[in-house]
Amino acid sequence: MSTSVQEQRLRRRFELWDQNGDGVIDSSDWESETQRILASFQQTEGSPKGQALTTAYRGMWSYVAEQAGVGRDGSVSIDQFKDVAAKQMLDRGQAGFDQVLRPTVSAIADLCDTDGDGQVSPSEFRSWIRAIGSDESTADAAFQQIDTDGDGQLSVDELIDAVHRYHTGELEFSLL
Ligand SMILES: [Ca+2]
Ligand SMILES: [Ca+2]
Ligand SMILES: [Ca+2]
Repeated sequence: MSTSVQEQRLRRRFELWDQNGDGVIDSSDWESETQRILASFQQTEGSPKGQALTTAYRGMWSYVAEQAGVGRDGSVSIDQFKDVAAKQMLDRGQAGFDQVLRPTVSAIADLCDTDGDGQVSPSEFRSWIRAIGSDESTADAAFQQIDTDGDGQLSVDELIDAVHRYHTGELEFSLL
């Protein structure tokens, strides 16, 4: 897949995480993103699912900051972010980013999973689409493409794979 698609998507990812729009991402942007997602699920930071999401997002930030060499109180520019992504995130052979991606995807899946069966159903998936501020009309098409085993439910593995596929340009839907 062309590097321009990857680059475009990384830039979009960066802009979404740069919640206050100052051109760098730092821990305050990640706190805002966490709050925004929790609010859309009407959960508080103190609830078990809220704590899981907060911990997962902090873990992702620590990882990105460490890889960029700035530390968790520092800030990351778009160039540093692209550099980290190129080196660490996009290569499926790298277990590093999966280690921090999994708790995040798993925490959002838990927020969606209102019937508690450990999977995300089509109707539960709509709340994910809403939480990330995407167009709900894309939910059904996205669901079918993410549900690679075709069992009508999304597993955490399928969701993680979808995040990879988005960033390599194989999938049109962004989940984070
Ligand atoms: Ca910022
Ligand atoms: Ca479920
Ligand atoms: Ca499935």
